[in-house]
Amino acid sequence: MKTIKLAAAVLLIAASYNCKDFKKGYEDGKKAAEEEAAAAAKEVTEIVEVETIKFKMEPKSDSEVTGDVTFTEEEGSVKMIAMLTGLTPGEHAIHIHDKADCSSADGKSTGGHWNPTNTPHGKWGADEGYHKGDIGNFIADESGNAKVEFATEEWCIGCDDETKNIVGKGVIVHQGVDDFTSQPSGAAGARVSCTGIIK
Ligand SMILES: [Cu+2]
Ligand SMILES: [Zn+2]
Repeated sequence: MKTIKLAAAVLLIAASYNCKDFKKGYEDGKKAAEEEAAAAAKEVTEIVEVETIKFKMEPKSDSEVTGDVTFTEEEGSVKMIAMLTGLTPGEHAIHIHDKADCSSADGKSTGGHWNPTNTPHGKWGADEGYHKGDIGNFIADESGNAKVEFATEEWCIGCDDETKNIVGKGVIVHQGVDDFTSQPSGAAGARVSCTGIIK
């Protein structure tokens, strides 16, 4: 529709010039149309650059904790949304761990917390330091459901910066609460749900 309007605009511009100026008018109109098209193409490119990856969480340590977790990267920020069920009501920890390997029954095959910057475990954003996987705690309602939302510019999906790239890591939900002080992982207890972040 836009293209048709543009073509009409070019014709109008062309028609309003006399013969001598016709070529110049036509060229101006053509240039304007090309600039419009380039701007439209750029818009399309920006939409394509939004990337979403989604994973199913699997129960671990004899729990019934399932759900799904979505990561969306847009304009330099990654947003995580986890929808979880089967939890015990109350507070639980969620982290990104070092490996995408959920093969063990206790989830320990994911290794320790993802910590590409070699810093102490802590609360996200703390001056004393925190792991890139230290998302923190969330609350499950009395039915055992939870929605966890988190967004940061310190992650990316598949970029070249290994201090930011979450691909190849794992998401772990814990039975217990992260105390943000115990090293190296906040003493959050059993790993009750797991997924690998695999592209
Ligand atoms: Cu953890
Ligand atoms: Zn940590």
